[in-house]
Amino acid sequence: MTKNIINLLNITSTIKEIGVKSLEGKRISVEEAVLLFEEANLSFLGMLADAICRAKNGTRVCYIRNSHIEPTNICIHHCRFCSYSARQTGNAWESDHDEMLKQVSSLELNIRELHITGGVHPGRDLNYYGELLKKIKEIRPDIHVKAFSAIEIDYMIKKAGLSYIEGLTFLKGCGLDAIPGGGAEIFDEEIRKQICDDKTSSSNWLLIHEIAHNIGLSSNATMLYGHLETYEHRVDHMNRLRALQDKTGGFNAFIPLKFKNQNNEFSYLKETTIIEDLKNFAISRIFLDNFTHIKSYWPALGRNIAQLSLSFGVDDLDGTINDSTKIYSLAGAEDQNPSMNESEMCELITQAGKIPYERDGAYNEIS
Ligand code: V47
Ligand code: SF4
Repeated sequence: MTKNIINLLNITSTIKEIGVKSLEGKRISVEEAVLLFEEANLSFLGMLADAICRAKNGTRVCYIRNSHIEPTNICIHHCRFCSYSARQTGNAWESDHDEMLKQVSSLELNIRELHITGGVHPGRDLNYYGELLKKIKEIRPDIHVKAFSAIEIDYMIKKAGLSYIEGLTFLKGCGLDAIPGGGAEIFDEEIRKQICDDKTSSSNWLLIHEIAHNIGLSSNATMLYGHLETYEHRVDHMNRLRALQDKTGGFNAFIPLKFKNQNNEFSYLKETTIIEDLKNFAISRIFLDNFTHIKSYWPALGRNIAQLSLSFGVDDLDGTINDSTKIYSLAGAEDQNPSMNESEMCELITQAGKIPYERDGAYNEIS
């Protein structure tokens, strides 16, 4: 049926062949993915991505009740796309354990996941964050703690003079459940040099996630797109993730992050169009055949693009948030105080023709 519809579309035979191949469950190559970016039209990509997503997840889209903690915006790094760090805002702040634990104590009991990430503070270390994890778990043993990007982890483990496996095992022992996908940016070494020169390398990012997976911590993967990178760089990025997922199976979700251009050194760059955003979601779904979940992070995208993305391969909508993150509002996101209640999330999903369900941090359905 879907293959017959493909025949009606005005596309070249090569693009049609790539489409048929992916619908048959066969893996597409790097070159084929680049060709999709360059030549395939949006409706064709949407149809393909939606069909592939339905084969994996049916018509269901998950959402989560979650909250963020951002411990500080003081950061040793100097990422040119960042609107959040104290260097950029001119306004440094840091929360201590008590302030962060107060936030945890005030969370409603149905909040399932805590996402902790922020600047790489030169005065904080592995023990500081290990203690924080332990205290959080004393207050809320049930909550899934997804904390510290590979960039933060790289810094605290090296500072402690430990190997990655020792440091990650320590953090797991303190209560860490999973690692968020931040800090991946774009793996291509030349582009990485131009956008976030002093950050840990792509190979270290991948190694930290690999070791995390090997010791039983799951993680996510992001890709920051829409700045200096080309289509080849995006596909190369996804290809490195696909290879690691083949090895470990430890990634829960892939999260494309649209570059937002306010209040940072790249403000002269235009943001990507909605067409580009949707193409990017669709090709992620088609290329990453070993990822179950493609996530839309609505505080970054805005509600409208997030809703549209549900027809372009996305099955995971993050999250209720409750106005607990500033990373994207400072970069110019339309929701300056991002928060969605459960009925708003369900309505957004239902209006897109999908069936909402609530999940926990480990992707178990909440009945
Ligand atoms: O690594 C920073 C990005 C990331 C900008 O794992 C920007 O569930 C766009 O990783 N424009 C941190 N993006 C956030 C992150 C994340 C978010 C939601 C869910 C998960 C998850 C992870 O934010 C950074 C960087 O790639 N970022 N500045 C900007 N101006
Ligand atoms: Fe620091 Fe993260 Fe901003 Fe880079 S993106 S400067 S690591 S806070």
